[in-house]
Amino acid sequence: MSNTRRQFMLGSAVAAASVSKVAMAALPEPVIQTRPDTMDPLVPDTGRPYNPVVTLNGWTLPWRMHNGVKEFHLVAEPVVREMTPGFKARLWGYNGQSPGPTIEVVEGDRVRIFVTNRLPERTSMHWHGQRLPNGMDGVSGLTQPAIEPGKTFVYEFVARRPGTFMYHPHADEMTQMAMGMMGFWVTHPKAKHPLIDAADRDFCILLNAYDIEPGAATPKVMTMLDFNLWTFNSRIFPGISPMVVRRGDRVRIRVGNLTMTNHPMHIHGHEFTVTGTDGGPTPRAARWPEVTTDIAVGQMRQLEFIADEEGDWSFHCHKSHHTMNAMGHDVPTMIGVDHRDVVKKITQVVPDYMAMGDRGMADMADMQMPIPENTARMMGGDGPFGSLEMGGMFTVVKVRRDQKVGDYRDPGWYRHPAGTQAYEWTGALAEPARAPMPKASATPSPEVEVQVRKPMDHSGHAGH
Ligand SMILES: [Cu+2]
Repeated sequence: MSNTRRQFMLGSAVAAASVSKVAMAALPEPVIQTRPDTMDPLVPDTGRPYNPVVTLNGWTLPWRMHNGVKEFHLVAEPVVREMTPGFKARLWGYNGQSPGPTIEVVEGDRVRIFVTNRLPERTSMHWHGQRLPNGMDGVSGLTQPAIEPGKTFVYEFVARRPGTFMYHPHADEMTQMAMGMMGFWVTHPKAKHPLIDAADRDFCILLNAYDIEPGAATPKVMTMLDFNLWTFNSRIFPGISPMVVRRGDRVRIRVGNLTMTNHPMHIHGHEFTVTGTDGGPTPRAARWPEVTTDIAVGQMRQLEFIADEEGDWSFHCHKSHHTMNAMGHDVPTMIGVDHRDVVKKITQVVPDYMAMGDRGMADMADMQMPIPENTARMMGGDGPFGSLEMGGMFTVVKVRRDQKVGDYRDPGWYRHPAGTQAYEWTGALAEPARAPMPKASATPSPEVEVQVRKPMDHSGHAGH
């Protein structure tokens, strides 16, 4: 996989050499990536060494050393992002993809980033969380004029503190971030740091959200809360790569939130500690173990754990509507309703009503109902034992004892040792203890119960 990137780099070098030394000194050729796979870590071959990160379904931007300065070239442009096989979105991003490539440097590095605008409107680049000269902060109108279409601006500063950062425009933010313009930035410590442990696997996940009607491809940029696609690095499950680790690895997951709501990120089978925030590494006395941590809008968190339990462990946002894919919002709740008597009445208020959902929504996962072209299944992921009934912000940490050091290839589904998996009980059943049931006359009839309302609120807010 990194071969692909080397070919890109090689191609760039050849292209640059064929122009002139002056041109080469001026601007690095942009590196473009459009494959949606998780790329291997970019092992640095210039500058100081470090253990590189892996961006799920993303990649790290190569740089050019120029008189001791790390030079990068970001190109803001319209892109097509495959969110999951069968569903492509028209977004805005950087260098062929949304989110843009991860920028990875070392504390103390002097960094020069060329930002070229190939969008139909002006933009800028804000380096979220960095210490830098005020004029490099990228707030158009405040610290610089906006970058007009066709223009290139240069940002230059020293990466002063180690940690997890993001980049995004500070110009028409509502539109440009709703369209997917954002990326990750990691600054590694220059020497052994008392508060930063060496991680064996270091993953980057940027949380983003989109509102794309089933059958459409372009996000609705005016949406404030009712997003219908909750994504890791602009991908939705089952299109999100697993985080593959070797048993015993110290695993770091860096999460940044550029959506419009908070996300309680949750892991199964392990406890993690938050070892770093937007402000840098967390003092050790301030860390505690937990299995869910809330990540507010604009925040970054570093979660760390020792992967000492083998298996396929879920890692997901715990807002249940955030582990689903796009659907219509006007689906009435039908649990407990006997459709045979009421379908006719419902059809009078919901003309395109289909008889489903009377036993819950899981039927949706298996449903063969025709969906518009270029639409992801609402709960679309399949596992070794059937549908996971999940989409959106969901992936799996695959912990394997025989995974090779540095090997990120998917080992397939976990094979549970005999006697360690839940199984069906077919013996005799005793009467279970239960709370007293209300009298039958107190139970409302289906006619009273049926109401058309909007229960599919993806915003995580009660009422708006
Ligand atoms: Cu969420």
